[in-house]
Amino acid sequence: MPKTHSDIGLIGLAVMGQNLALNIADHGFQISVYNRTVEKTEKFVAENPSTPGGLVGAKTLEEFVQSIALPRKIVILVQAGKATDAVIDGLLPLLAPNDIIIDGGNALWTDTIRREKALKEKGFRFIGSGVSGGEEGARFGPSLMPGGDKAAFKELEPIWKAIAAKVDKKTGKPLMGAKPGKPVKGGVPCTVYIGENGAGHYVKMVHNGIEYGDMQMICEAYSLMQGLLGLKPAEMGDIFSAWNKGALDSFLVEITADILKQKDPVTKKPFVDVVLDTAGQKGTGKWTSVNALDMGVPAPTIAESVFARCISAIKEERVAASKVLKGPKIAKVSPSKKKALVEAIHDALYCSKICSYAQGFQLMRTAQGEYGWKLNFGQIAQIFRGGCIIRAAFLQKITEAYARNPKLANLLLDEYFNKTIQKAQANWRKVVSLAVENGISVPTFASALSYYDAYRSPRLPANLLQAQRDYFGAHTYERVDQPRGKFFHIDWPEANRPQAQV
Ligand code: NBP
Repeated sequence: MPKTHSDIGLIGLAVMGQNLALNIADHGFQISVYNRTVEKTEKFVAENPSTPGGLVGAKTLEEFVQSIALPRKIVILVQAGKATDAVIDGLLPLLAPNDIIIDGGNALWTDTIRREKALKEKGFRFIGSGVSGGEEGARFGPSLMPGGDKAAFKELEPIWKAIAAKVDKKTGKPLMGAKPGKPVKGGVPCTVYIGENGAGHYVKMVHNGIEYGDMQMICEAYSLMQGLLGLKPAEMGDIFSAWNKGALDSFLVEITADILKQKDPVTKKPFVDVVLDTAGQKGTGKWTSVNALDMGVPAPTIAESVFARCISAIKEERVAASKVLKGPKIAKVSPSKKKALVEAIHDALYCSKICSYAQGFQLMRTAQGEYGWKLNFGQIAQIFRGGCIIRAAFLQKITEAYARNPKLANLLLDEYFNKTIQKAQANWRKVVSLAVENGISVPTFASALSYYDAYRSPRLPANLLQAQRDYFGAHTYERVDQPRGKFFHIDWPEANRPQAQV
């Protein structure tokens, strides 16, 4: 027997909206759904007549709003930006005070801050919730990163906890095996209140930046195995499968193994060989890198992964340049050294990954000061363990690192990560050197290593740089023999100065 009013409503029935609505209904919540194009709503409801909670299709926004129990909880899953604003504007005249709007799209966190403030002034409550895990995650358990009105989240929490991915309490491993109508039982839900206003969307953005890094690093490992060892995709698929049983156990390594073993249905060639080498992007990696630059936080590995997509996109230019610009001839590594080199590439990937995550967590650490949030990094690593694209055994190590020291200045300083890099760095350096010697581009492996070396340097060549700034721009400098914060300037001899450019 349907309830007179639904527990929750959802607007936007594209991939994410449909799957999240079914996930909510699977957990026994009655959900009203609305889409701009009515036919999509009708088709969706007709195709899913008997979910445990029940779907209620609405043809108009008015009908939709009236069908939801007060105070209303309304999830929006439409394109980030103008479409989200348009949907909110359409909803406002129909809502009652205290109703809760939940934006589950990939909104820019500053838009979420703006929306939360504007809605609060009008008497409504707003939650910006990161939703990670793509289509599959939305359907069977995403990682959910809610930020905004804390009291409002308390009201949403039972639904968010029910639909989130679950991980094993002891091992932190994702609990898989959900089927339509039969969600997994038990486990720790991958959702937690992140912080005020835009904190949830900010953390989701950094998650995506880290995801860009992970994907590019895996591609560099593939490129090295192909270039230096001449391995075939299926052979590399087996290597990734083996890696997925160890420290690199993760969703992205798992799917990489599957992809490398996949044949093209048309030509029967390895599938990766028929895919054009140009990668697209939707912007969250770029946002992460721009924000790192804005805040002055070093996140070079994440930024390099965005630039790697940019350079991949100029395919025609690269093909033309390849005919003009020469590099070294690749010296194939002898088969007897194959095992050792594969192991070295594994280590390079793992060490680079540690640096990339260290950068992502540094970003969140700085952002909390910038925006007045109080982030719990251990909990954030915990909710990344299941449901989302970067889910990995490795995240358990980050959770443990923050449990050991919640105020950890940088993940690299944690004893586990420190020891791991100590053990693996010779291999990491060997791989980056081999890549450079052989002219194979490894932007994230190399930038991560450079980050590691810079972060552990008590003295960098910035002394010379600051002297240059003082020379041409009187920008002043601090001295090694004086306290920090005292600035000096040398009156550079006029004769030494270059002539001013006109
Ligand atoms: P889209 O981002 O493609 O959104 C399109 C949906 O929004 C359509 O159903 C469209 O209706 C509806 N819509 C409504 Br209702 N009002 C609209 C308006 N005023 N302007 C434009 N569209 C409007 O859907 P998606 O790929 O499911 O993603 C939803 C959100 O989730 C996005 O913010 C996305 O960034 C985020 N996200 C996506 C993924 C993923 O893997 N796809 C993962 C994580 C987060 P129509 O049928 O009338 O066009």
